[in-house]
Amino acid sequence: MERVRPPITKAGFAAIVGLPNVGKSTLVNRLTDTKLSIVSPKAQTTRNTVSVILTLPNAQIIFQDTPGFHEATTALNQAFVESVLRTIKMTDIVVFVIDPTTKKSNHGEEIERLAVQSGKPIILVINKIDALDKKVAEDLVSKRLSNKRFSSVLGISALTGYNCDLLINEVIKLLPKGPYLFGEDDLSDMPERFFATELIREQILNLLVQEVPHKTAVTIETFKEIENRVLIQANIHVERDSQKKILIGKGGNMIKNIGTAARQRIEEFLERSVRLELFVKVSPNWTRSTNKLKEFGYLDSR
Ligand SMILES: Nc1nc2c(ncn2[C@@H]2O[C@H](COP(=O)(O)OP(=O)(O)OP(=O)(O)O)[C@@H](O)[C@H]2O)c(=O)[nH]1
Ligand SMILES: [Mg+2]
Repeated sequence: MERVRPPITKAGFAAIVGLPNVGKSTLVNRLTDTKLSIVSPKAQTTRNTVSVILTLPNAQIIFQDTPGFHEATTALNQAFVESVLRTIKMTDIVVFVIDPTTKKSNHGEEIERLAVQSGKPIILVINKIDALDKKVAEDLVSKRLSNKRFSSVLGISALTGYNCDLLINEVIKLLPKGPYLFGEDDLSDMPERFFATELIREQILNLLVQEVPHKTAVTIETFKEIENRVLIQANIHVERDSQKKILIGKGGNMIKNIGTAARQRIEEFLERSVRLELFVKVSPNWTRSTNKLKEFGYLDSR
């Protein structure tokens, strides 16, 4: 009797790393056709390493969106840096993203060095190619091709999707052979309540200017089904009274707008009707307190 050979599958982790604001979260959303990673025009949007799973015929890629790598000035920033380093250590493949449109002199040399040091295969992704002249973009890619430390160099646009299928193919080539690590329908390793806090934070980033969003953390106090609706009660923590005033806004307008927009996004995500209640709390100096960072989910509580 002829035996049917099981298909050979590949599965593994691909960490998306780079400086803040280069488009890592936009890229993860594009590659997985989800909106699980929050995106904003402000740097330092992502705070936790979030795995988003793409299951294809015979291959499962776990893309890990990481916080932008930057100088550690507070305990919160230190937690970001450690989270990126831990992710590079554990991953199978590093996707190093750079933004050629930035005027900054730092293009992520430090994170590139750490990625090389890890000995993992590295794909260099030059993102936001849509915002460049075609010839300039081609020159940038060919200049980097000579660096033998990169398994491949790709010019892409996470915004338009240009060359994103090529990137997926490059990742699959480098993936280890093995069985799937998650169920075929799994989208992430994070629970629903985590995404609820992120969608609230996304609206805070969108609606408030300057420093306040960076001094804001969101915790979920209640997440339960009541009469066909999900009741979510969340605390928004800030460092100072003045920030609390800005978040609440004149006559409570700002917090109302944040609540309405966030509720709509959470309803889309959960595909259920939601009642969202937000409370603003002052937690003095939380970005510098390791205890608070643990409580808010930015540091391992071990
Ligand atoms: N023109 C253009 N803009 C892009 C592209 N990808 C991302 N952006 C924009 O860049 C900004 C930052 O995008 P994010 O995806 O939040 O960047 P990030 O690297 O995850 O940022 P952090 O989480 O802060 O590290 C947003 O305004 C995006 O719309 C792209 O391919 N082209
Ligand atoms: Mg991000």
